[in-house]
Amino acid sequence: MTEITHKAGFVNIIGKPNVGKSTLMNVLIGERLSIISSKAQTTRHRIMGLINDDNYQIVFSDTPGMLKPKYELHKSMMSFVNISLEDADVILFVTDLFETEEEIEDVIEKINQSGTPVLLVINKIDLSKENQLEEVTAYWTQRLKAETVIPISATESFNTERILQEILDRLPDHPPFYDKAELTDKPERFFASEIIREKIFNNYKKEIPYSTEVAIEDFYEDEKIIRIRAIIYVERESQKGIIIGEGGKALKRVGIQARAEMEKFFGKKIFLETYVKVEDDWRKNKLKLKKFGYDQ
Ligand code: GDP
Ligand code: MG
Ligand code: K
Repeated sequence: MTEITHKAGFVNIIGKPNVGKSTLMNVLIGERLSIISSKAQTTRHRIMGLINDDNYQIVFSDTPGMLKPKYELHKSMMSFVNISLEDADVILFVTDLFETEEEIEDVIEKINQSGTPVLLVINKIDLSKENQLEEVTAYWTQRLKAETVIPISATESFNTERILQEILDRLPDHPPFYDKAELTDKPERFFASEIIREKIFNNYKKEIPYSTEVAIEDFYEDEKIIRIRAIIYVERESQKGIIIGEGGKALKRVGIQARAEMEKFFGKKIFLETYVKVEDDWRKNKLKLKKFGYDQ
């Protein structure tokens, strides 16, 4: 029996507006079998896109907190970054030749303390003047604890393949997190479940989000409305109680927030039903199933 190794993991992209994150994502994801919603590229969502290959799956997320206007930036950023650091295997810190760490010192400090491998990407080197890249590299390496520095030009696709290689070198052996076939066939379901997951992350303490899985059981789209039935799986009865909350208030709040976000995302009215089910060892079983599917 041959054991096929498969790598999978989460790469969180952190960076100020206009450094070229979206351009870079398009280059990285562009010619590969993957999904990325054009709507997702507006950076309203944590998930930016996926790269799927026979032997790996990379899930890219961004940190929307870093894209807020200045006054809001500070108060909201740290919680996003905290979540972001918790579930990242690799952090892609994107900067360019021109921006500084101003206003994001806290974030940099947090990243430095996280222990998560950081790849420092310096973009727009096509515009580099004499010595400028060296100076910018020195500036950032003094501030950010990065494992490696990757100077690139996203618009020229220069050195972007190296980013992929550096990520793969650090990605753990793991079965795919998202069903590869389903992603290409039904990306809407994927985004619907990600939106619900995001709201669960925002509304419950950290052990709860990690013990839940969201499955989209029904997704019916007609001209004016999308009807979605989602099951939130938890591992224990006590977690079910927490998810639902007193008088159903907590779950209701998640539903309201998820629906609002879905309406923006899909550009349609959403009718959303959410149910909570206890399934022992749900996570393990799910991974087993996926592994099995992959090995076939
Ligand atoms: P984001 O806000 O970080 O997602 O940045 P965008 O990807 O939207 O890029 C912001 C601007 O920088 C756009 O006008 C891009 O065309 C430009 N840009 C991105 N990458 C490069 C690059 O490698 N070189 C140059 N010269 N411009 C770039
Ligand atoms: Mg962008
Ligand atoms: K995005």
